[in-house]
Amino acid sequence: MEPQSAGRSGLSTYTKSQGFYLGFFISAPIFLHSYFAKRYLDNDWESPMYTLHIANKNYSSWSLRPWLVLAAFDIPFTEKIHPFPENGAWDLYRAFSPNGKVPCLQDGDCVIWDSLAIVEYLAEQHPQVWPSDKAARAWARSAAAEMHSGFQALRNNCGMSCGVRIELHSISPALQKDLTRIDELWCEGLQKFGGPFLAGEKFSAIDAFFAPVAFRAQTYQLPFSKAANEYAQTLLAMPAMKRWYEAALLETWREPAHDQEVFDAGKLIADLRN
Ligand SMILES: N[C@@H](CCC(=O)N[C@@H](CS)C(=O)NCC(=O)O)C(=O)O
Repeated sequence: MEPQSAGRSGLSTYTKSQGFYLGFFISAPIFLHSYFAKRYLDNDWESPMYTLHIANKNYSSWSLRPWLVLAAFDIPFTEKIHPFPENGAWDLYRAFSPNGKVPCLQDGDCVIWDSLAIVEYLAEQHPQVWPSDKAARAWARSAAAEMHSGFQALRNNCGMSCGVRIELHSISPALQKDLTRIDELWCEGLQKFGGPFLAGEKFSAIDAFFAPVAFRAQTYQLPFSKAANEYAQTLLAMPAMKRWYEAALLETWREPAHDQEVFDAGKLIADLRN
């Protein structure tokens, strides 16, 4: 074929293929540049493949926090579920977690245990994890630290069990104090930053820290204010929260001690688990 010397139609064929190559060589660098620029700006450059070790989704409130951060921000990760063994988790969990607890994150040679440390580690590579506004970020970090180190009565009296519904026998003064403080915190965040999430328009790590409370509110019908209840509903409606919940319902593993604690708290209304 001699494109250059061909007649009118031959010349047009040559021009078309030339046009194709020209278009390709011009647009490919633009596409590649914007793709890598976006990844760079998203701080996703190294695209790490994290492994997150967690326990049963039905019970493990601490596991939910970093899992939700990863899932809600579409950060790629592999999840490894280690169901709670009946006779203590120490030996089993020590195989991958220095403190024998979950959650535990592995990023290559780096091992990070404790949900707060994991979320902070993720935030270093994915700044969208915390709010971008300085004041909102400071508030969110304070509230997350308060949740992380407090609310013992809520933890002791209302263990997380996503798939059951319980009518509490009673609400002790200590539990009421925790509920009142959580309600106050939630309303403060919603008012200060405009909602629908605690630190503003976008989901951030502070919402992940309170996500287990939203499941507890659903399980025990906790007496929160209207605004606080609406916020709990916002969390429960997140696609990632729905995925966690559906997986929790499908689990067939049971931890008798944990179940007993939950059933002792009140009257069992429903057990929606598999
Ligand atoms: N402060 C830790 C608490 C972790 C924790 O207590 N995890 C529970 C599961 S939700 C656990 O591994 N329990 C096993 C055990 O204590 O034997 C965190 O935030 O990660």
